[in-house]
Amino acid sequence: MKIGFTRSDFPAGFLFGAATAAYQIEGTSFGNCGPSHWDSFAATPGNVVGGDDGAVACEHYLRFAEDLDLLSTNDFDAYRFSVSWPRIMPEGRGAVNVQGLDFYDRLVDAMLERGLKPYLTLYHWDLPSALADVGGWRNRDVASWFADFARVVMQRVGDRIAATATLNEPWCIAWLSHFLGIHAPGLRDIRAAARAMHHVLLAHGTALEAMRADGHRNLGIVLNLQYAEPGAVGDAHAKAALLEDGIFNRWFLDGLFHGTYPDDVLAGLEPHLPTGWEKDMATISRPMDWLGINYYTRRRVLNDPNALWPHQADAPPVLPVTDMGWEVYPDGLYSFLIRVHRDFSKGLPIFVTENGMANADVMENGSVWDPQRIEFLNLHFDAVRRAIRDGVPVGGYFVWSLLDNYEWALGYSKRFGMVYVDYETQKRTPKASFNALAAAIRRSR
Ligand code: IFM
Repeated sequence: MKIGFTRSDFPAGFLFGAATAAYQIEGTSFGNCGPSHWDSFAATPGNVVGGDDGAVACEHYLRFAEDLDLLSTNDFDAYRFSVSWPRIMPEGRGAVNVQGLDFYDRLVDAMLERGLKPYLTLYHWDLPSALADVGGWRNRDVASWFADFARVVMQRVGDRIAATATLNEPWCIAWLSHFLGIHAPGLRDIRAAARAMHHVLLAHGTALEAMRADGHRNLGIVLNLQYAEPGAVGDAHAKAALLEDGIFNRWFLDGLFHGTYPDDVLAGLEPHLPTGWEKDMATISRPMDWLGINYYTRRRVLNDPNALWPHQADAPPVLPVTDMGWEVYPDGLYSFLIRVHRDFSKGLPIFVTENGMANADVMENGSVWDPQRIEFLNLHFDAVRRAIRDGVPVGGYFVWSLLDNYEWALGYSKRFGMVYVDYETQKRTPKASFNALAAAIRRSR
């Protein structure tokens, strides 16, 4: 099975990349990294499959050169990575771990030496434990702590970064982690969730202002957008899907681009928001230079009148699903690209900063045959091509993920990589999908 396009089917300068995140690959046991709330969350029985944590992960801290070689020798253009806050500031504030900053300095230089454009994400979920102890994302002060951290990182590597995102997936940082309780800190509390929903955006805006004041450019954010579809016929289910779109998508899009929060979500969250939240909306909606969209699937939502607000239940999938149980729905990506460009970002460059699938990959005779992933990539790249044809300025696409890695509450049980990782030996083996994509994007030599 082949990838059904080549580099020349995309506009000149379109970036083909791959993405990872610090906690998921680096290994926190190396380089004096401080503790994060993911370490303690993972150490608590029942939170993470197998009790897995990020102590060793893919040993990327030691093996980054080999990992970057995989990309550069196969003509990828860009690499999206995140920095670990506790690796750089073990206490979250104040003292800097020089080894941590040195590591990212080497990592960025290693990308540039290989002709890879560095796409930096400042926060991809590993909040320092010391900050979690004082309320983490529930504490308004997180905005200034994060801005200080952003300045420290950018002062060291900002001169060599192609583009910087403040946060990865604020919905996950806030809702998944403080309302649904699935990610660290594992809270199920509407007041905590409402505050986190506001403070993530305030932290984004505060850091953006601080970085701009320091002269940094090409600043944005990465949102995960999920298509919401009524799971059954009827007005109540249609309304439930609309509300899900509000919580997952519009809260962040409206906040960032319109400086408002959607009324349907405020109906549930406003009583729990901090007093005076409206005054923060100007900071939250400061202009950005680009937007990252992570897209994976859709949710089929039902109204559940017996449940408390937001009165939701799930309808079973009807489309083929990935190993996460997520429906494969490429039209959702097309639809978001069109909608976000038309209603929100209005001409700003958009990057697909994550898209990919978990698959039950097995190594057989030294290779991994994953035609499901090749098909998935074909369908989603096609959605991007259609959106570009229809006028959306999509500048690039980063596959999630370069490597199999730590899939948060699911530990190492799910494989999202285009490259297989044997966690016993740390051997990397490019899967069929990686080889197929590399063949498709090969530059003529
Ligand atoms: O592994 C995650 C990543 O950290 C953020 N976006 C979704 C991926 C798959 O769940």
